[in-house]
Amino acid sequence: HCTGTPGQHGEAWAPVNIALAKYWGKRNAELNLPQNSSLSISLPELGTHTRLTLTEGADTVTLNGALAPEAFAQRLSRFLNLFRPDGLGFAVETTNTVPTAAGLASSASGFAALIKALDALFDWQLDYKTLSMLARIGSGSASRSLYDGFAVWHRGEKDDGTDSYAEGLPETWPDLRIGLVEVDTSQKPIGSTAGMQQTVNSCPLYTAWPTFAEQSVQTQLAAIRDHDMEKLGDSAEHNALTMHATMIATRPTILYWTPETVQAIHTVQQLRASGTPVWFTMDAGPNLKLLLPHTAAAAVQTSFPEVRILAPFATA
Ligand code: 2P0
Repeated sequence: HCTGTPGQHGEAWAPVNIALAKYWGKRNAELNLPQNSSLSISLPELGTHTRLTLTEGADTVTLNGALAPEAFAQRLSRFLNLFRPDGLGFAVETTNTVPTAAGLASSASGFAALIKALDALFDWQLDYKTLSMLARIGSGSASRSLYDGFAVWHRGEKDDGTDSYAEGLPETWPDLRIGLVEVDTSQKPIGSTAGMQQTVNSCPLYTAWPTFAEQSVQTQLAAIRDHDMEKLGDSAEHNALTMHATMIATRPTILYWTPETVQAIHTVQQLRASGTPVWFTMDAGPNLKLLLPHTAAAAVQTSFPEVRILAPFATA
């Protein structure tokens, strides 16, 4: 039920997540139903805090204390229309602890925090599966940001999306580290939503992607179960490169890489060749995210002085 009175509020926090097996391509753009399942790791230190208050007037949206950009505010209002009590507006105060333009999807933590804040506001007390499904309608990757640690977003088979949601995995991995390498913070050429549509519609390699991506999820589930760093890193890196191959082979091409991106990829390869276990993944942007065991942190820091190394799980 979505009834309430002005002044009623709810607030929540959700982490960002990095996909190790990527979501790329929709089979239904209205419901954000994906072409393939995906698997991610959340970063507990980075995310979005959202406070929602019911108001008499039109929606207001602030981002980090300032009026939010129009496109951002409109995207939130469109999503909030699904839950709006008759005649009321929402005041949305959202704060990101995500470094702006670090190539971390703030829409994922943003819509996950928003649906949790709605759950608190309306006192739905919905389970996380249902919240994940609802967050998905706001942004596909948000389905995975309901959870700490690893999450798998099941593609689902149904046309109504009721079987397309994420679940958290029980496994922890205290030695696992994620390194954030920011090579470029300028605005990206094309957003994910349009980029993946364009890829599905015009990339001749795309037909191979959904099957490959499902295999990546299975490989990574086994690697997580066995704490096999090499298997996880190798699969994540291959998955990201294959996704970028489909982007590059799209018309017009979607090339997120800069010269610095390529340089960073070579640096990772050189580190590995000299015995340091480290792998990379990349999203819809030029920046690298590194996977490594904590024992490789010092060597990685030497080659990437600006890297920010985070522990996704409580360390021993
Ligand atoms: C991912 N990305 O799995 C992939 C990898 C970017 C590259 O999910 O249109 O912002 O809102 O459902 O979730 C980014 O896409 O797209 C994304 P919409 P979303 O993390």
